Amino acid sequence: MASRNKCLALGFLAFLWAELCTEGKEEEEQTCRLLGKFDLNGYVDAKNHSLVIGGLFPIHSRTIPANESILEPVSAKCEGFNFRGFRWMKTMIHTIKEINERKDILPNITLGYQIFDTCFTISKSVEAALVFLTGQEENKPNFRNSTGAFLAGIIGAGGSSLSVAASRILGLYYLPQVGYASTCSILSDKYQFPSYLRTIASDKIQSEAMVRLIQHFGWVWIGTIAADDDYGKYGVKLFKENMENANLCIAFSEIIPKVYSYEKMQRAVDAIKTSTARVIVLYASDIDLSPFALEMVYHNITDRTWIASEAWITSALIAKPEYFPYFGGSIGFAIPRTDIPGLKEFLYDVHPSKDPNDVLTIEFWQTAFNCTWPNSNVPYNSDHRVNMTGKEDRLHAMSDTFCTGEEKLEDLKNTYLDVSQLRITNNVKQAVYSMAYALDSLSTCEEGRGPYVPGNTCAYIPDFEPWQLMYYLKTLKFTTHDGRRIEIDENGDVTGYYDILNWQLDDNGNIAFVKVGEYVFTNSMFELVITKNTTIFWNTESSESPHSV
Ligand code: TCR
Repeated sequence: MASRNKCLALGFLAFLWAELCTEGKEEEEQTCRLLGKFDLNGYVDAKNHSLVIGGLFPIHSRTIPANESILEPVSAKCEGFNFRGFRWMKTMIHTIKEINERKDILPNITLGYQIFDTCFTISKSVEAALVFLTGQEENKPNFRNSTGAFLAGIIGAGGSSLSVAASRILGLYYLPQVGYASTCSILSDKYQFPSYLRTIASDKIQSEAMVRLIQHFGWVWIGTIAADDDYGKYGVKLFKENMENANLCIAFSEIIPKVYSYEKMQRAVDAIKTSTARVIVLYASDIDLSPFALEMVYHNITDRTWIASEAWITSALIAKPEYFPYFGGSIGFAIPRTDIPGLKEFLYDVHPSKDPNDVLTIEFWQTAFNCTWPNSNVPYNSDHRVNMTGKEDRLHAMSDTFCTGEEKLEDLKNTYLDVSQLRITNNVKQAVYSMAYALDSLSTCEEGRGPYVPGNTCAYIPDFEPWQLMYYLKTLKFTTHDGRRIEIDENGDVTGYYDILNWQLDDNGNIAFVKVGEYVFTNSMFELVITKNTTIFWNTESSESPHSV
């Protein structure tokens, strides 16, 4: 599968060069870049900037399966607009703007950006990594991206499997990559991923925390359900190892398929139905979890207590009131939330009329307000997913109502604008800051006192080598806007700390993420603290903690 994706990506790049980039002529080259930009759904602002930071975000949730009759490899189109990913991307842009306005970091340098949509797939991430390296125009790395500016490094990708794939390529050239959401433990292995760092803790910590939680409540038999990717599988692997060490038992281990498969889904459903284990660990990203959640509703599976991994515990995709009978009482781990000054205003400042070529904003608007933007051919909310009946779901190809442009963002209740749960969003901000602080240290180097041997030399912006920036990133320490310390260790990791949240229903019938405890690092060890006198909602007949013994 992976190698097929890679072939497609390479094929696609070849296609771009051959079809769109006619050699020589200035004007045509310009068109080539623009077409390249839109075909890849890239977001660029590199005007007058000598230094650019790359970004990879899941702005769509999946690629549309290729039509069988197509023989030539083409880059897949994407669907399923992801408001959360769009917010992460906007946060990267907001942070770059903030850094550019600051006088104390990189005072004489304006950073630009080039961002690609991964569509939450490995193939798109690999495609983007290759574009970053080759700059689309040459078949060897030159660290100048397609905008002609110098590429400092990359923020992303979101999911672990995507970061792993991108990192295997970027790592060959030691191009710095700072992840904001990929938590898979293998990414700590610097032998395999020499240029990967992250502003989120490895799942090694969360998998331990889950076992501590299970011990706290005295449960013994636990089922596990994992997404079919590096996040789910490695997360559960570490969890099982910790369970074994604690002499606790695994009742079943099943997978949620990435592409809908009746048989595979049924296996998981049957395992849950037939097992006596009432507590189930669910390690998956929210996008992967959605179809599984529907299955739980369809089969009316209630009376289970789900231990949530951080990727879905606060997700608006899953935390819907209609899922409460099935997932209410879920208990799990979340990165502590924070506020980001100025972000709300920046997020509100989005309107399709500002740039008719900004296809993502048009799609955002159409999807958010359920309308079609006049004179645009941006597809509206299409869904080619095979649904539970095994048929392709082609509903809602186009909305009949036109958007007027007068639609009000304030009226929306949508994850994009919800700034009450900034967790991964803050990691995006810190990832951009990591890059900026490293660049700042590089730029303030004094010749003769520099880090590179021989001669204690320095490197200079923009003409430095990627490994020279890696030097600064590897030992980076800084304090964030909300007063937290970020210290990147020798594995490129940061320390984890989690809030323990429990799903309860609030007075308005919405799901509230109630903090019931913490998993924190104090006195050189982790401690699980369940707040005294706190009320935990249990989704059991007795409303008491479930028996899973
Ligand atoms: N690590 C997951 C991806 C992920 C995520 C999230 C996606 C995490 N947290 C929150 C969406 C929202 C944690 C991975 O694949 O490594």
